[in-house]
Amino acid sequence: MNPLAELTDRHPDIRIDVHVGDGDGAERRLADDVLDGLTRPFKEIPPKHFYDSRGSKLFERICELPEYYPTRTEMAILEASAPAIVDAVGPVELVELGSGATAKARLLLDAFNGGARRYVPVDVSERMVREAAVALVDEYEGMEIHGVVGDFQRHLDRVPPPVAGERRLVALLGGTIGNFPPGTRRSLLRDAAALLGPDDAFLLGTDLVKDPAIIEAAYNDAQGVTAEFNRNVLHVMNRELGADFDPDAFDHVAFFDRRREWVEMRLRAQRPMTVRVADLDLQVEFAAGEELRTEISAKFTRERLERDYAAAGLELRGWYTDPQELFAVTLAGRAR
Ligand code: SAH
Ligand code: AVI
Repeated sequence: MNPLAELTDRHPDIRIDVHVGDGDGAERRLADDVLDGLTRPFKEIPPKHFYDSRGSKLFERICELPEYYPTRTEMAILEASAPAIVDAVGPVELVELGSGATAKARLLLDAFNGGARRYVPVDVSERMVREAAVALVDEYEGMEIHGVVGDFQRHLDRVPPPVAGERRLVALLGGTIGNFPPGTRRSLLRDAAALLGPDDAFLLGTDLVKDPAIIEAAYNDAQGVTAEFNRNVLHVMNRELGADFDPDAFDHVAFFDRRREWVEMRLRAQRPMTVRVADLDLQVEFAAGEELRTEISAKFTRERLERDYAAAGLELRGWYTDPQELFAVTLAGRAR
């Protein structure tokens, strides 16, 4: 057993449920997404496949880049407003979807002022969930950690029921909601709303529409970390599905689509290529210059957010932003 799993499985205050990689079809899901996505007229792979151990660590490096403003801006908003957010809700439990690293959870849990009874990190990355549990469990006395290693598009029914009679805060931070196209985004919000009781609250981080130059710089960093993160999906397909992509033969492309108000990340083939995906018995042709879309990252206005909330049966109850209005953290509840 790996040392991290051993640590988490032995600790009395930690429980980790693993719903990916346990034969429930998660590997099939990558296979299905690749088969579907690479045989379309415009090739596309959903961004959740970036986040194996290496991809998660590359994302953490992105968060520290000078050009990547969303993380430090959202952190500053939480530093200033976590006490007000927690006061407005009165929760004893934090459920964090797409939890990743622990910095933001810490800011929120600190504002619980010793009243945190349970933290539920939900992430496709098993490593991130286990690392978070180990990092936090001894810091918050009396708090239980119930990690869910799963896909929040499929496994939200595995989030444990709320602590009886108590309020919970369900968070989806980092702008991750923007990585889903508008229709999927609304169904995800609806699924998150289903986790809320009448007095519970949803906390959402969204990147805001702004000068395209600032946005494009954030996805085209000078050190090339985002490019490496983007190419990581090729490494994942090579390892998991026996594909033979040459990652060095794909250029990183990221641009702001001004009409749709979202960033698109793509990988552009430098030359004509035939790629084999052994496990799928699939051969994929790339023309020189052909692009594979790997991510969208939507940017929001308050109006767009309110419409999305309304479509998901939620209503905006609190709006927290930075002085430059680069990023917003919003509180929402079930519409009355
Ligand atoms: N919330 C953190 C991490 C954001 S990165 C922050 O604000 O910095 C996006 C995170 O969501 C990653 O940890 C990734 O593994 C996770 N993720 C992406 N798609 C997911 C999905 N469909 N289900 C569960 N987790 C997902
Ligand atoms: C996780 N997500 C909100 C990030 C974003 O900005 O859309 C992922 C990312 N992609 C490139 N850089 C960071």
